[in-house]
Amino acid sequence: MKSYIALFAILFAFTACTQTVEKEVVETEFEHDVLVATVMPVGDSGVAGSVTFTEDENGVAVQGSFTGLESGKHGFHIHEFGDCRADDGTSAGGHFNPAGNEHGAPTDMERHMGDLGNIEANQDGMAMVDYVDETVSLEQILGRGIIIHAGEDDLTSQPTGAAGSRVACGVIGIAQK
Ligand SMILES: [Cu+2]
Ligand SMILES: [Zn+2]
Repeated sequence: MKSYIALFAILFAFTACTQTVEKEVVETEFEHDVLVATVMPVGDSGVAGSVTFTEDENGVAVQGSFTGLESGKHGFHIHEFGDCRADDGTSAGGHFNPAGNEHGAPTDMERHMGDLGNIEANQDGMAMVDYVDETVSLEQILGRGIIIHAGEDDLTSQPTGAAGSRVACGVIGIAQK
């Protein structure tokens, strides 16, 4: 009889063990290779446009066009938050900086991931951007903000390049291809 009880005990323990359901870990790969931001005026700046971020063999292609700008250079960054609610664009937070680096130029090895430099508007207020960025990661910028500034990013002043107020804001989302 004792041996039966022992056997039941063992069986019970075994069953209890095997019934422990392990949480299935679903590893989803980041599956988006084109992101887009529609950029809209902050206040009555009239600045608008769009920019795409496309996976490229050498990095991420950044391509966009904007209108309504004053001629000259304008700081152009990815900011921490995809939040354009504030009247002055400050809800987008500071430059997106997951590595904790200093502010810099797009060509710098160490920079904020969001440091896309400047766009330059012509006499008609139109600006284009088209280059391959070697620091930007699509997975990390999804859902974050795009900000165009009133002034030029000097690429050195900390922590923002002294680019002045915010004239346009957008949110980086998944593009319909
Ligand atoms: Cu900025
Ligand atoms: Zn920066």
